[in-house]
Amino acid sequence: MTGRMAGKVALITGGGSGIGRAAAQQFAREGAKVAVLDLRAQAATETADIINSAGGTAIAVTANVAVASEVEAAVAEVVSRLGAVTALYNNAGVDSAGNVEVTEERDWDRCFDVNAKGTYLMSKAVIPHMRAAGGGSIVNQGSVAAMVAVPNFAAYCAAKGAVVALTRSMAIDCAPMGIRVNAICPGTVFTPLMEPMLRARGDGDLEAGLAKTVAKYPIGRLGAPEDIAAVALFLSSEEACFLTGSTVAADGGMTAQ
Ligand code: 1HS
Repeated sequence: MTGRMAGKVALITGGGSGIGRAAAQQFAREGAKVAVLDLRAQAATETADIINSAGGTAIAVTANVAVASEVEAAVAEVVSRLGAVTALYNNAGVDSAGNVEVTEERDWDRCFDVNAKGTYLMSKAVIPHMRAAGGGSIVNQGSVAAMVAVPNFAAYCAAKGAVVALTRSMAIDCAPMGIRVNAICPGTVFTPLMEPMLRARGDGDLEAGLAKTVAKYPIGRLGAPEDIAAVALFLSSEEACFLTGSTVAADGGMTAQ
Protein backbone atom coordinates (compact mmCIF):
# COMPACT_ATOMS: atom_id res chain seq x y z
CA MET A 1 0.00 0.00 0.00
CA THR A 2 1.34 3.45 -0.79
CA GLY A 3 0.16 7.01 -0.38
CA ARG A 4 -1.51 6.52 2.99
CA MET A 5 0.01 9.84 4.12
CA ALA A 6 -0.23 11.70 0.80
CA GLY A 7 -0.85 15.42 1.29
CA LYS A 8 0.06 15.33 4.97
CA VAL A 9 2.79 17.20 6.80
CA ALA A 10 4.17 15.08 9.63
CA LEU A 11 6.26 16.29 12.53
CA ILE A 12 8.05 13.56 14.45
CA THR A 13 9.90 14.33 17.66
CA GLY A 14 12.92 12.27 18.58
CA GLY A 15 13.19 11.56 14.86
CA GLY A 16 16.97 11.28 14.91
CA SER A 17 17.08 7.66 16.01
CA GLY A 18 15.16 4.56 17.03
CA ILE A 19 11.39 4.52 16.67
CA GLY A 20 11.32 8.16 15.54
CA ARG A 21 13.68 7.54 12.65
CA ALA A 22 11.77 4.42 11.58
CA ALA A 23 8.51 6.39 11.72
CA ALA A 24 9.96 9.28 9.71
CA GLN A 25 10.99 6.81 7.00
CA GLN A 26 7.64 5.00 6.97
CA PHE A 27 5.61 8.24 6.93
CA ALA A 28 7.74 9.60 4.07
CA ARG A 29 7.40 6.35 2.09
CA GLU A 30 3.64 6.77 2.37
CA GLY A 31 3.80 10.27 0.90
CA ALA A 32 4.04 12.61 3.90
CA LYS A 33 6.35 15.59 3.93
CA VAL A 34 8.26 14.97 7.13
CA ALA A 35 9.83 17.32 9.68
CA VAL A 36 12.36 15.38 11.74
CA LEU A 37 12.75 17.11 15.09
CA ASP A 38 15.49 16.13 17.49
CA LEU A 39 17.59 17.63 20.26
CA ARG A 40 20.64 16.43 18.33
CA ALA A 41 20.98 18.41 15.09
CA GLN A 42 23.22 15.86 13.43
CA ALA A 43 20.90 12.95 14.16
CA ALA A 44 17.91 14.86 12.75
CA THR A 45 19.89 15.77 9.64
CA GLU A 46 20.94 12.15 9.13
CA THR A 47 17.33 10.96 9.18
CA ALA A 48 16.26 13.74 6.80
CA ASP A 49 19.16 12.89 4.47
CA ILE A 50 18.20 9.20 4.40
CA ILE A 51 14.63 10.15 3.42
CA ASN A 52 15.63 12.75 0.82
CA SER A 53 18.16 10.36 -0.77
CA ALA A 54 15.40 7.78 -1.10
CA GLY A 55 13.24 10.29 -3.01
CA GLY A 56 11.11 11.48 -0.09
CA THR A 57 10.72 14.97 1.35
CA ALA A 58 12.12 15.73 4.79
CA ILE A 59 13.61 18.59 6.74
CA ALA A 60 15.57 18.53 10.00
CA VAL A 61 14.75 20.84 12.89
CA THR A 62 16.44 21.06 16.26
CA ALA A 63 14.68 21.71 19.55
CA ASN A 64 14.39 20.58 23.12
CA VAL A 65 10.73 19.59 23.41
CA ALA A 66 10.75 20.60 27.08
CA VAL A 67 11.51 24.28 26.31
CA ALA A 68 8.53 26.33 25.12
CA SER A 69 10.52 28.93 23.17
CA GLU A 70 12.43 26.23 21.26
CA VAL A 71 9.24 24.30 20.51
CA GLU A 72 7.45 27.43 19.25
CA ALA A 73 10.38 28.39 17.01
CA ALA A 74 10.69 24.85 15.62
CA VAL A 75 6.97 24.55 14.83
CA ALA A 76 6.99 28.00 13.17
CA GLU A 77 9.93 26.90 11.02
CA VAL A 78 8.22 23.65 10.01
CA VAL A 79 4.98 25.44 9.10
CA SER A 80 6.80 28.04 7.02
CA ARG A 81 8.87 25.43 5.14
CA LEU A 82 6.38 22.56 4.73
CA GLY A 83 2.94 23.97 5.57
CA ALA A 84 0.55 23.27 8.45
CA VAL A 85 1.40 20.15 10.43
CA THR A 86 -1.42 17.60 10.07
CA ALA A 87 0.28 14.63 11.78
CA LEU A 88 2.22 15.06 15.00
CA TYR A 89 4.01 12.11 16.58
CA ASN A 90 5.17 12.97 20.10
CA ASN A 91 7.81 10.26 20.26
CA ALA A 92 10.75 11.97 22.02
CA GLY A 93 11.39 10.47 25.41
CA VAL A 94 13.88 9.81 28.16
CA ASP A 95 13.91 7.12 30.80
CA SER A 96 14.76 7.16 34.48
CA ALA A 97 16.35 4.72 36.88
CA GLY A 98 15.41 3.71 40.38
CA ASN A 99 12.53 3.44 42.78
CA VAL A 100 11.04 6.51 44.49
CA GLU A 101 13.52 6.32 47.35
CA VAL A 102 16.59 6.68 45.16
CA THR A 103 15.21 8.80 42.32
CA GLU A 104 16.92 12.19 42.32
CA GLU A 105 14.65 15.22 41.98
CA ARG A 106 16.47 16.38 38.85
CA ASP A 107 15.91 12.97 37.20
CA TRP A 108 12.22 13.04 38.14
CA ASP A 109 11.93 16.54 36.66
CA ARG A 110 13.78 15.62 33.47
CA CYS A 111 11.55 12.59 32.97
CA PHE A 112 8.39 14.69 33.32
CA ASP A 113 9.86 17.60 31.34
CA VAL A 114 10.66 15.58 28.25
CA ASN A 115 7.97 12.88 28.29
CA ALA A 116 4.95 14.75 29.67
CA LYS A 117 5.65 18.46 29.32
CA GLY A 118 7.21 17.91 25.90
CA THR A 119 4.01 16.27 24.69
CA TYR A 120 1.98 19.17 26.06
CA LEU A 121 4.23 21.88 24.58
CA MET A 122 4.47 20.29 21.14
CA SER A 123 0.72 19.74 20.98
CA LYS A 124 0.00 23.28 22.18
CA ALA A 125 2.21 24.71 19.42
CA VAL A 126 0.85 22.47 16.66
CA ILE A 127 -2.91 22.38 17.41
CA PRO A 128 -3.72 25.90 16.10
CA HIS A 129 -2.16 25.03 12.72
CA MET A 130 -3.84 21.63 12.61
CA ARG A 131 -7.22 23.16 13.44
CA ALA A 132 -6.77 25.83 10.75
CA ALA A 133 -5.93 23.08 8.26
CA GLY A 134 -9.23 21.34 9.05
CA GLY A 135 -7.92 18.68 11.40
CA GLY A 136 -5.26 16.04 11.80
CA SER A 137 -3.83 13.43 14.10
CA ILE A 138 -1.67 13.48 17.20
CA VAL A 139 0.00 10.29 18.39
CA ASN A 140 1.60 10.30 21.83
CA GLN A 141 4.22 7.82 22.93
CA GLY A 142 3.11 6.05 26.09
CA SER A 143 4.69 2.85 27.35
CA VAL A 144 3.78 -0.47 28.90
CA ALA A 145 5.17 1.25 31.99
CA ALA A 146 1.96 3.33 32.03
CA MET A 147 -0.12 0.15 32.26
CA VAL A 148 1.88 -2.17 34.53
CA ALA A 149 4.58 -1.54 37.10
CA VAL A 150 8.15 -1.89 35.87
CA PRO A 151 10.60 -2.30 38.75
CA ASN A 152 12.98 0.59 39.48
CA PHE A 153 11.42 2.85 36.87
CA ALA A 154 9.32 5.09 39.12
CA ALA A 155 9.60 8.46 37.38
CA TYR A 156 9.22 6.89 33.93
CA CYS A 157 6.10 4.91 34.95
CA ALA A 158 4.55 8.08 36.37
CA ALA A 159 5.44 10.29 33.42
CA LYS A 160 4.13 7.79 30.87
CA GLY A 161 0.95 7.43 32.94
CA ALA A 162 0.58 11.19 32.60
CA VAL A 163 1.00 10.94 28.83
CA VAL A 164 -1.78 8.36 28.56
CA ALA A 165 -4.14 10.45 30.73
CA LEU A 166 -3.25 13.57 28.73
CA THR A 167 -4.05 11.68 25.53
CA ARG A 168 -7.61 10.99 26.70
CA SER A 169 -8.02 14.60 27.83
CA MET A 170 -6.74 16.00 24.53
CA ALA A 171 -8.86 13.54 22.55
CA ILE A 172 -12.16 14.86 23.89
CA ASP A 173 -11.06 18.51 23.75
CA CYS A 174 -9.74 18.21 20.19
CA ALA A 175 -12.51 16.05 18.69
CA PRO A 176 -14.64 19.08 17.70
CA MET A 177 -11.59 20.45 15.84
CA GLY A 178 -11.31 17.30 13.70
CA ILE A 179 -8.12 16.34 15.53
CA ARG A 180 -7.75 12.73 16.70
CA VAL A 181 -5.39 12.00 19.60
CA ASN A 182 -4.21 8.48 20.42
CA ALA A 183 -1.43 6.87 22.40
CA ILE A 184 0.80 3.90 21.72
CA CYS A 185 2.12 1.87 24.64
CA PRO A 186 5.19 0.09 23.30
CA GLY A 187 6.93 -2.70 25.06
CA THR A 188 10.69 -2.56 25.19
CA VAL A 189 12.32 -1.81 21.88
CA PHE A 190 16.05 -2.22 21.63
CA THR A 191 16.99 1.42 21.02
CA PRO A 192 19.72 3.66 22.47
CA LEU A 193 17.18 4.84 25.09
CA MET A 194 16.79 1.34 26.52
CA GLU A 195 20.39 0.16 26.55
CA PRO A 196 21.34 1.46 30.04
CA MET A 197 18.20 -0.09 31.55
CA LEU A 198 18.89 -3.44 29.88
CA ARG A 199 22.53 -3.38 30.96
CA ALA A 200 21.58 -2.56 34.58
CA ARG A 201 19.04 -5.38 34.60
CA GLY A 202 21.85 -7.78 33.65
CA ASP A 203 24.13 -6.40 36.38
CA GLY A 204 26.28 -4.77 33.70
CA ASP A 205 25.90 -7.59 31.16
CA LEU A 206 23.75 -6.41 28.23
CA GLU A 207 23.08 -9.94 26.91
CA ALA A 208 21.90 -11.11 30.32
CA GLY A 209 19.68 -8.04 30.69
CA LEU A 210 18.23 -8.67 27.24
CA ALA A 211 17.45 -12.31 28.06
CA LYS A 212 15.68 -11.37 31.31
CA THR A 213 13.62 -8.79 29.47
CA VAL A 214 12.70 -11.00 26.50
CA ALA A 215 11.33 -13.53 29.02
CA LYS A 216 8.59 -11.00 29.89
CA TYR A 217 7.29 -10.96 26.30
CA PRO A 218 4.97 -13.83 25.23
CA ILE A 219 5.82 -13.25 21.59
CA GLY A 220 9.42 -14.19 22.41
CA ARG A 221 11.27 -11.07 21.33
CA LEU A 222 11.54 -7.37 21.98
CA GLY A 223 10.01 -4.90 19.59
CA ALA A 224 11.77 -3.45 16.58
CA PRO A 225 11.52 0.30 15.89
CA GLU A 226 9.60 -0.55 12.72
CA ASP A 227 6.95 -2.46 14.70
CA ILE A 228 6.02 0.64 16.66
CA ALA A 229 6.42 3.01 13.71
CA ALA A 230 3.85 0.94 11.80
CA VAL A 231 1.30 1.53 14.57
CA ALA A 232 2.05 5.27 14.57
CA LEU A 233 1.60 5.30 10.80
CA PHE A 234 -1.76 3.53 11.05
CA LEU A 235 -3.00 5.89 13.80
CA SER A 236 -1.89 8.91 11.74
CA SER A 237 -3.58 7.71 8.56
CA GLU A 238 -7.22 7.95 7.48
CA GLU A 239 -7.57 4.22 8.15
CA ALA A 240 -7.79 5.16 11.85
CA CYS A 241 -10.47 7.83 11.26
CA PHE A 242 -12.74 6.48 14.03
CA LEU A 243 -9.99 6.12 16.63
CA THR A 244 -9.50 8.84 19.18
CA GLY A 245 -8.61 8.66 22.85
CA SER A 246 -7.37 5.10 22.29
CA THR A 247 -4.35 3.54 23.90
CA VAL A 248 -2.87 0.87 21.68
CA ALA A 249 -0.60 -1.68 23.32
CA ALA A 250 2.22 -2.64 20.96
CA ASP A 251 3.99 -5.01 23.28
CA GLY A 252 4.08 -8.59 22.05
CA GLY A 253 1.47 -9.55 24.63
CA MET A 254 3.42 -8.25 27.63
CA THR A 255 0.43 -6.47 29.24
CA ALA A 256 -2.06 -9.20 28.28
CA GLN A 257 -0.74 -11.49 31.01
C1 1HS B 1 9.84 0.88 26.05
C2 1HS B 1 9.38 1.01 27.39
O1 1HS B 1 8.75 2.12 27.60
C3 1HS B 1 9.77 0.05 28.29
S1 1HS B 1 9.29 -0.02 29.91
C4 1HS B 1 10.09 -1.54 30.36
C5 1HS B 1 9.23 -2.73 30.20
S2 1HS B 1 10.04 -4.20 30.31
O2 1HS B 1 10.66 -4.55 29.05
O3 1HS B 1 10.99 -4.19 31.38
O4 1HS B 1 9.04 -5.22 30.57
